[in-house]
Amino acid sequence: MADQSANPLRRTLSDGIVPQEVVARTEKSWLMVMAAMLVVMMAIIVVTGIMGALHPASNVEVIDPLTLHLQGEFVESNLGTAAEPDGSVTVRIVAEQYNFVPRCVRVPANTPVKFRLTSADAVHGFLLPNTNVNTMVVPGFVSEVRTSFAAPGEYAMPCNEFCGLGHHAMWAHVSAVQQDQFQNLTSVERARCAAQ
Ligand SMILES: [Cu+2]
Repeated sequence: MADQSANPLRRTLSDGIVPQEVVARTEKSWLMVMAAMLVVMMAIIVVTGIMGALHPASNVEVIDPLTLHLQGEFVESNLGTAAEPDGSVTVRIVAEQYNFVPRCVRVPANTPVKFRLTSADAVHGFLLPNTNVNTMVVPGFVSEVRTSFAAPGEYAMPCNEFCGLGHHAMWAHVSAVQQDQFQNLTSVERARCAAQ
């Protein structure tokens, strides 16, 4: 209050009123806090964007889309449902304009199912209504989704990412059957479902 006595024009503040300098100082420090938060958040976005290289979040696994049909996991003979030693199944599907290969897959109900997908051309989508399965299928990457079907049934599998003029016709099916029924199927029957 020393400068108040030095400046006769300044009134003495009544109790409870904060002096202007204090308000300005507080506002300035909160401004700094806000600016720091902004810088930190921008840094997080930039760092995760660059370090993660904007990969699909589900599974950062790269693959050459040009040689899918020639070598590796996604050659045609390896597509469809494969039983694993631990009792689970792995389903491998290639999405391409404007089709899923294979168009229909059979899986056993009440069994862990791992879908592994990749695209041969554009970005496609893989969605199974009423399940947790919903992923983008990006060329150059393998998308992986795990789920389990509680009951036997037919699940439509539409491409839910606009991929070109034939996008609306890009449908496939997952047919979940009882476990014992699945065991009795041949590998060809697992790959070819009735629903097309
Ligand atoms: Cu598509």
